[in-house]
Amino acid sequence: MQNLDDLITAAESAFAAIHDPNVLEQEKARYLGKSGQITEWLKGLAKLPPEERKSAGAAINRAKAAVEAALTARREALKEAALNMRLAEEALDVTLPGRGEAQGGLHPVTRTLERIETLFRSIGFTVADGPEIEEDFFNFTALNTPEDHPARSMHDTFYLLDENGKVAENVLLRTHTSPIQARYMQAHVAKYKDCETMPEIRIIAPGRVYRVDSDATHSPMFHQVEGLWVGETVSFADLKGVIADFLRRFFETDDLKVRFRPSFFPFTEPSAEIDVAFMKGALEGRWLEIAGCGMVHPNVLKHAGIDAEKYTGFAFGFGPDRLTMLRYGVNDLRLFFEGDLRFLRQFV
Ligand code: 2NM
Repeated sequence: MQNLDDLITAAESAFAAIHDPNVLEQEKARYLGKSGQITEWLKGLAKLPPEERKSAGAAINRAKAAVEAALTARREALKEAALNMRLAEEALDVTLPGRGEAQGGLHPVTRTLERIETLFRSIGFTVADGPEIEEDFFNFTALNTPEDHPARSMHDTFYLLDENGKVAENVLLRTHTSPIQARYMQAHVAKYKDCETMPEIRIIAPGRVYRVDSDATHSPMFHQVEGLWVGETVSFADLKGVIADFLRRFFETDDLKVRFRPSFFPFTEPSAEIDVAFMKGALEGRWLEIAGCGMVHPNVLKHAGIDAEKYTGFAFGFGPDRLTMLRYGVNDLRLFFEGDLRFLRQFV
């Protein structure tokens, strides 16, 4: 039965060389099909003498079983290989933690700005807006800032380059939000020019401003909220009341001292710095400079076309970045602008 052993060996090595299941099934027919080699052997039994048939038949059946076993083993091996390939291709680590849903939140300075806007809206102020790339006229001239004022120098203000790489004339990054008010006053006058009386102006102007300055307490970009109230009877007493009331509501405490200290700004006369002192907590008893203010300079009203004999106004300017530092106890201004989520997440 040497030939049957050869047949088994040949079938085994033929199956082993096949990697495609369809080809394997075709190869099966060569041994076990209607005219396959095993089938031919069985047909040959009839020609043998009767006494040899039994043992020969048993040997052929053993060979058939061996070929079938080799076929089944190869089928399983190919199936497993195909599965392993799919698993590798569709690699999916079900033990990884889920992505979850990210929790968004407002930037702490945005929260302060919204809080300031809400408080001023509640006493009849409107929120005004304007461009961050501003004209020299609205940023300086309309605000009574002389041509030779140091704030206008290249050293303190960001200017822009034109298409030829030269410093563009008449435009800059606004250094304060006052130009919003200068524009608003001008537009307000134009709007009511044919009316007998001009309604009061009550606005706040929040936004980004830019100065050439950078250290732990100064960022080249920072925020301001300025306010303006223009009318026929607006006085410094109104200014003090509005500011003191705002600060107590903002810091949610009546245990707050507010002090107006004489100062100078080109766009107001008289002018004052506003200091606060908390009567409780970590900063107890320390005077902190928190804003500037004053009565709008007659030249500023005149530049807007407002009759400075008939109307007066007060204006003020806060630094919401500093207000945020005080409210949340943050000691480095730069943390607000670095975008470090470990810092920002604390405010969500
Ligand atoms: C300040 C301090 C004092 C101010 C003046 C004006 C305007 F446009 F009405 F003239 N807006 N804001 C002003 C006055 C701003 O910030 C420290």
